[in-house]
Amino acid sequence: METYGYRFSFGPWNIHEGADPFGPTVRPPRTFDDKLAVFSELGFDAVQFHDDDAVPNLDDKSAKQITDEARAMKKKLEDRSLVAEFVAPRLWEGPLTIDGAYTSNDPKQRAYAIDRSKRAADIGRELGCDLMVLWLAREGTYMRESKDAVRATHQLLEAVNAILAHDPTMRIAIEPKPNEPMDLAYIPTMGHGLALGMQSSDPARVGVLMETAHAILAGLDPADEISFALAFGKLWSVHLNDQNGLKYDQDRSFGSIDLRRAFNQVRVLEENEYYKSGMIGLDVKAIRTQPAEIATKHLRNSLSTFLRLVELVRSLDRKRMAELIAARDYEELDWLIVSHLMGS
Ligand code: GLO
Ligand code: MG
Repeated sequence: METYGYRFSFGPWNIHEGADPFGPTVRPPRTFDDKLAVFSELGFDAVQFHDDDAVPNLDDKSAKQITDEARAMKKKLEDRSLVAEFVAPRLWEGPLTIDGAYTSNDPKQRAYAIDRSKRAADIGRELGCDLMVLWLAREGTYMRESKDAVRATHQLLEAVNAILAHDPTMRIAIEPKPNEPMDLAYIPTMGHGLALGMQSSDPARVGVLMETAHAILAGLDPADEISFALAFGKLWSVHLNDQNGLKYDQDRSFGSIDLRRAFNQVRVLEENEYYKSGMIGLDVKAIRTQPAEIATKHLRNSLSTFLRLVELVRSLDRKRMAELIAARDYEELDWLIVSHLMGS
């Protein structure tokens, strides 16, 4: 498969059993090893890890057990010629993170969240990756008056600084999202993530991950969000997917809702040679109706769409585009792009 210099990743949670808030699972669980086989089958290069994807139930394990299990996971990856793209502390499922993690109103819970993040960094190091993704899932409120947003911002900064100090080789990519599970999140956009990073104790080690659906939920254009981070050399990962309007977070296959919006994400990644530094991460889920034995097609489709769009970006008539831009004939430019996407 020609991949034009790009490398691809997804997370084990992207092979999913189909539960939603209104109904139980509809597909049987697959073991981690079984999922790993799918990475190879579909031509992916890397695995995105939650800390407990690599070391299940890590809260109940000793430091030595955690290290040993993370090492065993690294070996498993090596056997399949895969690498770990990043590790992300899962700070939204446990009983100690109900009111948020770094911004919980309970100091014991905040301490737990920071400690867990340090252990996640240790796991990342054993897996051979130097990138931690922080999806700040429950850092926000259902009830605005329940937290102090200024204090919460400082708590987020303290958490970032604690992780940077714990592991001097780890970089952090903040994954902003405006809502869900919270009503209102504290770090909703690239701009918020980057501002937090710039205030940290080591700004050179804090960047962002842009997820398509999250940008759309914030009412923003994903290609512009990508570009904003790229302008400062801060786009360290992406979660490409798609999203049909301002609804629940859908994680639909990349390009399946709005092909032109997907095209523009690929265009800005291409124009800025993102493939030289970062991976194309997907964060996509099969829709609930998909039968179990064929529930990885969303991954195949997203990867294929990305590559087809790379071809379309590379075959754009750049000379003609420049002429139309110079003539301010943006209607003709519109037609050029639409025709190109329609294959003529
Ligand atoms: C949910 C997020 C989630 C994260 C993942 C990595 O909306 O996109 O899937 O990307 O947990 O931290
Ligand atoms: Mg994501």
